[in-house]
Amino acid sequence: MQRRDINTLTETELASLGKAFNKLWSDKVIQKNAKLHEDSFFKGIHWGPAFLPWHRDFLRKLELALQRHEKTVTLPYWDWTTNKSRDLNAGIWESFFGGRDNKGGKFDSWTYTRNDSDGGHKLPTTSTVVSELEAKSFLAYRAMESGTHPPGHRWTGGSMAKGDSPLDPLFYLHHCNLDRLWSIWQINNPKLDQYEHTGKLAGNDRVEAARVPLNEKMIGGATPASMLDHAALGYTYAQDQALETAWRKKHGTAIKTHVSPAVA
Ligand SMILES: [Cu+2]
Repeated sequence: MQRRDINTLTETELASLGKAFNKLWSDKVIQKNAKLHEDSFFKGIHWGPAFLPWHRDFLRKLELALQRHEKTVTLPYWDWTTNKSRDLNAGIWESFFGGRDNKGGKFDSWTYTRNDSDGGHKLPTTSTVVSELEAKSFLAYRAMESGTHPPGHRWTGGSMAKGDSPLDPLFYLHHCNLDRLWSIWQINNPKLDQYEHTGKLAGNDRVEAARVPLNEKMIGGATPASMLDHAALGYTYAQDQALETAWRKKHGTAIKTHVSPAVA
């Protein structure tokens, strides 16, 4: 199943997605997710190597839960580099998510709120994404935790800027985009170590418990090793032509932004 940019979903697809998300809200799955995320925040899911694999597992479990209610749904991603994604009071940001006030969208019963302004936090551009993808090791790549990761949370504000950020449906789309970019780094660097729990990133690594070895369990039970191949987990991402073009323009070489689904 392919995960796509939310801006490419049809009305019917958005309706199914909204329905599935709302079911998980009424079943308290979302609230439990938010509590788990908040309670675990400084216990091994952030500020260290486990950040990327832990969130991949968290998202995949959520996507499978969505699919139990609406079987054709896949988790879409929020590509904050595009113009369409930068005005939360326009387009699907208003009709689907309810704009800044969370009113009149599909999630009126949810408790998230958003700030009236971006507080000066700027969403990353394609050129920042390209720079991060130039990383020559997993250690260097995971610096994105303090790079392209925080702006989506802080720019949105409200619950998104707090430990219980999974209370905002946008959390899943933001992390889906980060997961997608990680998958692109992986696809283009198959010969590099795909995970290392050693090595320290100054200014980022603050939680020793997030230094989970490859084959040991993270919070929630999955190992980093089991999270390294996204296609093996059952999903792929849509091709990103804008990113391919930006990479080629800067480097004169090609970058692959997606893999073809595995043939059963
Ligand atoms: Cu998180």
